[in-house]
Amino acid sequence: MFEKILIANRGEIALRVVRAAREMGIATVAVHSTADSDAMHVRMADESICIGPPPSPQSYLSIPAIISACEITGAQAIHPGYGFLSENANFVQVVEDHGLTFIGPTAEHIRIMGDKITAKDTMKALGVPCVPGSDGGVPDLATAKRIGEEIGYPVIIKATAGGGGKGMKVAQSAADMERAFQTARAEGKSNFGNDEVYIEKYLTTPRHIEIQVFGDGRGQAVHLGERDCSLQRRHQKVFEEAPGPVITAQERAQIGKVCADAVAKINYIGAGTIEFLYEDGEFYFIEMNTRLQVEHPVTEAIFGVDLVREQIRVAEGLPMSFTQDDLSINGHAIEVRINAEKLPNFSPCPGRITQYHAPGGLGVRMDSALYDGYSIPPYYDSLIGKLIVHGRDRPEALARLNRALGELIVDGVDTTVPLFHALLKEPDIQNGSYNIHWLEHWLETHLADG
Ligand code: MV4
Repeated sequence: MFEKILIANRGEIALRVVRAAREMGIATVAVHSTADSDAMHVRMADESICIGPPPSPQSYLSIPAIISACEITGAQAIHPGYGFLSENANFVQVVEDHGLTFIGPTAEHIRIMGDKITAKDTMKALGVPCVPGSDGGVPDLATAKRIGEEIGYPVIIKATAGGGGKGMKVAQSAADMERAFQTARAEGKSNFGNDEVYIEKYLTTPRHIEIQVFGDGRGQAVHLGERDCSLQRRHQKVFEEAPGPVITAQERAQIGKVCADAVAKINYIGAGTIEFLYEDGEFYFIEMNTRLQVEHPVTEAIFGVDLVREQIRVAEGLPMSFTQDDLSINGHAIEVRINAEKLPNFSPCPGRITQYHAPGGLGVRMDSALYDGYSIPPYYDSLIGKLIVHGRDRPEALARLNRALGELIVDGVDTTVPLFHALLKEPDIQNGSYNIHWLEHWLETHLADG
């Protein structure tokens, strides 16, 4: 059993891990930069240690600083949260080389899924449905054009090392291929130091549906249904829900089994998310995330499980505390991401919180590291809270979200809360009629300068 774990993260996700660990009787170590000395995660953990100056590369991303913090405090394992070092295979290797446990997947699985071509090859071989496209990397423009003719335009060219929408270009026709191919390559090279690209049929109006999976590392795995995360702006999710408003129980069981069987077969350990585009009743694999995701609470709400607790259990070599047969969906959950950003341009808005009041009541969860008088530092991302609501059905969850947003007070900085009040009035949101382009289109037509 772990007696003490270190949390290599900050903000709401660091608190999230402290809470799970404390319920398990495990002590926690917070790490922080000098900009975060007064942060809530430092206050809430059992002990804390400063690991460097404000810029992340010298603190939250500094592998030597984090390993040293473990050695000084006697922490036996590291929970990486999301972002920062959570999908860094080299970090996992270093953690293990120091006799520590990484609470997450193996370096090998992180490496496989971090290279999008290898991820797709692996998933395809495991029977997961993929977007039609090139078989692996595309070496030159002539090959790209031949594949374009074969699968038909539009196509999308993606950098194998890509992420966050970088290194991704759509070619509408053969005439457009040269530009798209060269730009995707150049972006792959400059952003990730890797110019390898692959090609897929471009799906024009899909939804983003992701399946939560969980493995014990010894060939057992389950799925916990899907989340619909189609409402995004510039590849940042803003509103997520579970179950997906248009996914049937039969579709869920079918794609869920395919995903659980796939990760069981590779002895995957811990939490993972298999991302799909969903169009005309078909699922097409695009990527796998080998971490706990920001939006995991909507899954926790409808399944009534603590995913962080399970991550810690399997990292200790214990079995998961449930099997597939124990899992069933109860109601509907929605999460909205509250960012310290000024509308209409979503410009970061750090500063001092003069008043904070979290909403409460039945079916309301507020994951946030805010407190009265806290100063949001300018160095990190702008997520300051996640409001998660749970209802017996989707209409109840929407009404509860509206009610909870009305109770929330965040004074002193601008936030994305007004966006959610406006979105809740939209018939398409009320009906669940949206795809990956809906939000960007709505912002263009409803927010000045958006
Ligand atoms: C696609 C696609 C259409 N067709 N692949 C965006 C980021 C990366 N995770 C994959 N992405 C896309 N891949 C094919 N074959 C459209 C997108 C996409 C998108 C996907 C999910 C959520 C929002 C998106 C916004 C723009 C484009």
